[in-house]
Amino acid sequence: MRALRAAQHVAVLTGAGVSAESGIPTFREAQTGLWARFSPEELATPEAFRRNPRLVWEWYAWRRQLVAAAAPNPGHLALARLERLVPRLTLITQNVDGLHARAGSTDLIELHGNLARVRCLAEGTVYTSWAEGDTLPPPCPACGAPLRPDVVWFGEQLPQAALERAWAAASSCDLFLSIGTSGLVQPAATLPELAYRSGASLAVINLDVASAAEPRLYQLHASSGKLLPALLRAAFPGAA
Ligand code: BV8
Repeated sequence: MRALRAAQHVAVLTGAGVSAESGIPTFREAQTGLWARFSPEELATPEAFRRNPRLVWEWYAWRRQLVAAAAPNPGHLALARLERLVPRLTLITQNVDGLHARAGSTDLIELHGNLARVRCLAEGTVYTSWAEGDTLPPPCPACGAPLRPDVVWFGEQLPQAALERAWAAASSCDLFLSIGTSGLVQPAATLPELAYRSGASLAVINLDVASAAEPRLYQLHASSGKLLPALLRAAFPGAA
């Protein structure tokens, strides 16, 4: 709590665990229904899209529906409130569900894109709305090439500007919170260690956090949707 109250610049990295309490399955949980026989790593790749564009398009359409039916949970809302309670908070997310923006976070870096957007496979033009007929993936309205989700697939480069902003925040913050991520996916997973090596205090909030006691390293074994509001109440008792 003291580190949170004293922090001048908090940087946060979130993963799928933060959206779990909004009903969005995490990446490592077994997929359900039609998708049970696939692992996300098999579907979230350019090769999968080349091999079976309709299947990959329909997987994202299914996830878009899940997200549309979901709402930001108390963890998302607490992070949006925290941004207004500390001098500066940079929220870096691996999630593509847009729930941090819907919760009100503004200094937000979406490292892996956002499934509410699609882009033309040929020209790269990004669309936030598109017509969907029998042909899936739908054709680009401008050139007719297939549209694809505007997310970063495995084997694809992260958006350079977003990555540089994330590295800058991690290396200059005085407190880094890593929340609801298994820390398996690179290069996002390097951010907490970069912050820690740069002298920041590091708090890892996860349901199955490994125990490791080091100075400046806090391991908080809890669900984000319950812990984050409690952290804010304890650190900023006067804040409404
Ligand atoms: C790239 C968008 C380079 C799509 C995603 C080293 C360096 C560079 C690359 C690599 C490298 N090693 C390996 C690679 C390749 C690869 C990679 O990291 N593979 C992994 C699997 C080993 N990386 C890449 O390909 C990246 N590209 O580096 O390009 C390059 C170089 C040259 C030429 C070309 C390219 C691109 C990675 C981005 C992939 N896209 N998403 C989509 O979503 O469909 S990543 C995907 O995984 C999601 O974004 C997800 O967020 C992310 C990470 O998963 P987590 O968020 O951590 O979710 P997970 O389910 O794993 O864990 C949830 C955690 O929450 C658990 O720990 C659980 O305990 C916890 N939890 C659950 N409930 C709660 C909770 N905690 C708290 N409260 C709760 N209630």
